[in-house]
Amino acid sequence: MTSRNQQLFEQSQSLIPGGVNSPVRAFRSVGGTPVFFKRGLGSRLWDEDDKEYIDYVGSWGPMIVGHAHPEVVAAVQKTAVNSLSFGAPTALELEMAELVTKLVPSMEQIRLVSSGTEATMSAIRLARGFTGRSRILKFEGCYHGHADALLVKAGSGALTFGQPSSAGVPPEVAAHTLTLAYNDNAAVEDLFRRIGNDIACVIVEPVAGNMNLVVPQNGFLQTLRNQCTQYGAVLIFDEVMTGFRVAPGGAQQLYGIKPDLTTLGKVIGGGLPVGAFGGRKDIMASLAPLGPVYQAGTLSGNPVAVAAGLATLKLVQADGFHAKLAAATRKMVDGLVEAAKGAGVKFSGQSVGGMFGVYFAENIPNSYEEIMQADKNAFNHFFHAMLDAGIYLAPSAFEAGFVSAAHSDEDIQLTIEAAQKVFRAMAA
Ligand code: KE4
Repeated sequence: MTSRNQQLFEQSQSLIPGGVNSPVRAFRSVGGTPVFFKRGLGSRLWDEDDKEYIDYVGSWGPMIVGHAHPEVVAAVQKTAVNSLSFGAPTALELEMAELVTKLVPSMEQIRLVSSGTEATMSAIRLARGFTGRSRILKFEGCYHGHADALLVKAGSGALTFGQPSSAGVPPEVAAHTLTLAYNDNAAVEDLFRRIGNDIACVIVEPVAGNMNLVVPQNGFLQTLRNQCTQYGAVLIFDEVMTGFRVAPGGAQQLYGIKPDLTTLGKVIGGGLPVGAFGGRKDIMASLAPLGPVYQAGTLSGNPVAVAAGLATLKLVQADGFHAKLAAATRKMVDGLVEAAKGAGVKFSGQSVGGMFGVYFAENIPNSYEEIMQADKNAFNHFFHAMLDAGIYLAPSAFEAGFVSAAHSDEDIQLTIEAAQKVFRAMAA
């Protein structure tokens, strides 16, 4: 019998490219038919065939307090009845600005937008306008949304022009983007020594989550801070994924590094479309209407979306929130590693706060190159076996996973037990 998921997927593909509104959802990396969800509550999801799952994607990060949290839903309902949007300033946006600049002190000023892509695109334009320079530096395996300047891969050599990683990005746009290997301090210092005065900004995921989870090593973030300070480049921490997840003040608090600008998304909207960028007041002063760098948005600071974000951020500030989230995440990953070891399957895993990475590799990868050496086919098999068991992991070997405050000990135990069965079957 054709499942409802399959029916919907077939029908969707005739009207929506690939049947999805964002590529990773199409399951192309893992194969098979994507799951169409119709309901979520806490740590659980239900698909259109009424199959229940424990959710480790959390809408790619926003659902940190769990699905349909009553306080978040109530805040949305309360705000929505007063109209969904004004296109004018509201007190809620001031409340969000006060809260975020308190939680992330490096953000002396903040501008709200409607997605992580808008946040990073705007931050880069701002850094270029503030410095009068055009070149930007990013790192292989890091994803910062789909703005043209960021859909670029490394040229043949670090100093050669960047090449588009997507059709439709003009080569002359990509040319200004340089790409180096994540965690390669020597390459960063060498590049700055040669062209540091031409670099407008460095943008980095302070904990990388878009090549799977890769953590900064050997003072990598401090190296970026030192080089940007020395050459007058703007250091941008893209905390769209790490913000409010790896610590109350994000990765910059966890690692004690102060960026010049920070971009946010996901958690800050609690599931509704909110992004943000902000940082040093002298840099933000270049933004319209104060300065020459233009940036705008019809729904920027949308009151209903901000209400969902505020309700979520209030819950995130509860005493012990991050310690509990980190402990649950670590317990789940340690359980998977133990289960794989027991079955003799080559597997490793790690977590930072509420985000985790699992790898079909002997050792934890510390770079894009090492990530690419992990066994993707084994992951895809694991993904589908866990999906059949009612455990929804990210549908790609190159994504981090997320635990929410709603995940119970029972959820974690059920996940580990399911993995034990899958690993034993894989080893047989
Ligand atoms: P959005 O434009 O998707 O809201 O944010 C882009 C973005 C920027 N920076 C970081 C560090 C991000 O992780 C993202 C988006 N993350 C992906 C997950 N790998 C979103 C999922 C998707 O593309 O559908």
